[in-house]
Amino acid sequence: TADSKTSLRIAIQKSGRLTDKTIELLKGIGLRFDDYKRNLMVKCRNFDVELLLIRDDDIPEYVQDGVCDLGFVGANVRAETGADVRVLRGLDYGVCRLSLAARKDGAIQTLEDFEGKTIATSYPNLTQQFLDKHNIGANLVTISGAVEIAPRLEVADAICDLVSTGNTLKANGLQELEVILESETQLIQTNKELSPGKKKLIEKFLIRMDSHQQAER
Ligand code: PRT
Ligand code: ZN
Repeated sequence: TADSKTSLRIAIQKSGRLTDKTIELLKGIGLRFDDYKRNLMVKCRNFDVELLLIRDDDIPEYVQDGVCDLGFVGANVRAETGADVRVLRGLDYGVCRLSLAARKDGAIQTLEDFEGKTIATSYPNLTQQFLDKHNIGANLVTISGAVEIAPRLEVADAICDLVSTGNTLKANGLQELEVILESETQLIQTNKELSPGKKKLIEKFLIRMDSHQQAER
């Protein structure tokens, strides 16, 4: 496990919507690193921290397994994977929602209308949980990208996808009908036992983060 090494290992998204904001936050609390764009693993120059740059989908499991001690990841991804991790902080970037949507003037206008329909999504677990909770039987088609074109391709009657401005839905003639999860970036910690040294490092890290966040307000 990561605990056998001394430095705190933090997983962040290698290249995507959360990357710049996360790096900015880490730099903002005083951490200094060399070129992070070209490497999978980057050592911090002035703090006992190393960053692991990976796909966001892999972050919850790496933290769950203790390969990394901490991670920055969307609540949507954490919840979808169902990883056993501790949420330390909610952060104010990567804000979005996971919503059910269907054709603007189509047959699906209310939650009940989803009964018996086909829904395309990259979030089959969260979608299924929501449907079960509301006693709706629908068929899920799991696809990994470009979910919003599925209705036009007649691959599905509806979708369940992330929304921030709503422009993508609009551009594809879809309307948002039901929010199933409000999401933001979260700082997560492993539930594996950590050494006293690492616990201290995390405390220091959190103090810096909290005062940085306060100063930003
Ligand atoms: O390669 P990797 O697997 O790491 O990246 P990825 O392609 O899976 O993820 P990425 O970088 O696209 O998103 C990372 C995280 O950003 C997501 O898991 C969310 O937590 C967060 N986030 C915030 C978003 C959005 N806002 C968002 N709008 N992720 C995706 N979108 C997409 C959405 O899927 C849809 O296609 O943007 C479109 C909708 O945006 P609007 O503004 O038109 O509504
Ligand atoms: Zn991803």
